[in-house]
Amino acid sequence: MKLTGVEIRTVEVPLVAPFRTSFGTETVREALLVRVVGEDAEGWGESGAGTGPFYSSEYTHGAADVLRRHLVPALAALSATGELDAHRVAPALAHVKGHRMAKAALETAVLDADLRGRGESFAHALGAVRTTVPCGVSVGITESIPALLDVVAGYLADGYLRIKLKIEPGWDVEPVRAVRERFGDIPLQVDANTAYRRGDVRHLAQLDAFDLLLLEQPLDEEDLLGHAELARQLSTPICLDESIVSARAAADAIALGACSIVNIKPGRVGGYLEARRIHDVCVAHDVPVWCGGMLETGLGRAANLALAALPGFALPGDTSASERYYATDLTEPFVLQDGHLAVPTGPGLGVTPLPDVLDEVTVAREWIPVH
Ligand code: NPQ
Ligand code: MG
Repeated sequence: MKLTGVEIRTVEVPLVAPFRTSFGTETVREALLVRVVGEDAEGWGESGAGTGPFYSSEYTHGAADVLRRHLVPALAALSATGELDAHRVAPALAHVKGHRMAKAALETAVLDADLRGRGESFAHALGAVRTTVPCGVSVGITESIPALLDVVAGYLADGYLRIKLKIEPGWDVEPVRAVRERFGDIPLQVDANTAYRRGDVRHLAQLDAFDLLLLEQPLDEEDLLGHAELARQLSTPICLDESIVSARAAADAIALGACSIVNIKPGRVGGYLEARRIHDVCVAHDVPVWCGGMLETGLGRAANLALAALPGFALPGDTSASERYYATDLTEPFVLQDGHLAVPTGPGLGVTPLPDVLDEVTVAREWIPVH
């Protein structure tokens, strides 16, 4: 593929309700979209980065900056060799340390353009074995336990097959107990987004009473050893999210006993190709994986559904319907049917932004020509 240019676009999409986690409250999803334009096809990618560096070190303006200064020029050099395809993108960007969400957006856009040009879907290219995927939903921290029970009741009525509660110190054992008492034996898990310390082991062990599917990322991103020690002291399985930044990190975490389940988010790990390698490492170790989410618009959601259709995705993901987050999505909305979402089948992502919606939510746009 030969490139003619790359567009970097910032959008601000209102959320249907504020989403509160231990690292902050979001009311609008500020997201960075990348469109690569080739001679025969164009493709889209979405960066998982948020407004501020609070889930990870990346954030939208940082991602835009590294894209324009470093990543797009490196991609342009690759294009000039006439050798550009999606598998060559990560090696061509490897001299830039980190910035995995920015890299993921660019690689995804190239992969989308590649696949659209060939009429092949993301699902087929990644090795999907399912046409629909079972869906869970992530429930933010609410102002009270009655409010939480109302929100959870609504999602169960929608048909979600698994509930994930965001927790933090002061909002953990009691909300989990209340949800268990009210809704019984539903598939239930919790996510701490690194809000606890090694010394909280005895506190977290209280969660063992509630037969949770997993406890996600209780400790710091870099604290693999702490997670391994915690895993030995809890009966609740430990799942890692923030810590798993690559296939190597996944292999190391598994070898250390730091987790027995892995959350795969393509943005966090540098793209769908590395995400698939993590899937393969985990399958080889009999470690179940599931697909996380970062409040993606329909573009990122489409690609996540393709990934979640791989055979090792043994648990419902945070691959929720469009309406969980957005009254108006950037693409045709993904609608839950019997707790499942359909895996797109069209070329590439199988979806494109609706031009009117895209224009309405765009707050910045930059075209970088590639010669
Ligand atoms: C998680 N997602 O599993 C993340 C956290 C998260 C669905 O719980 C902007 C950028 C907003 C990144 C909100 C879910 C975000 C974000 C939540 C990540 O830990
Ligand atoms: Mg998480």
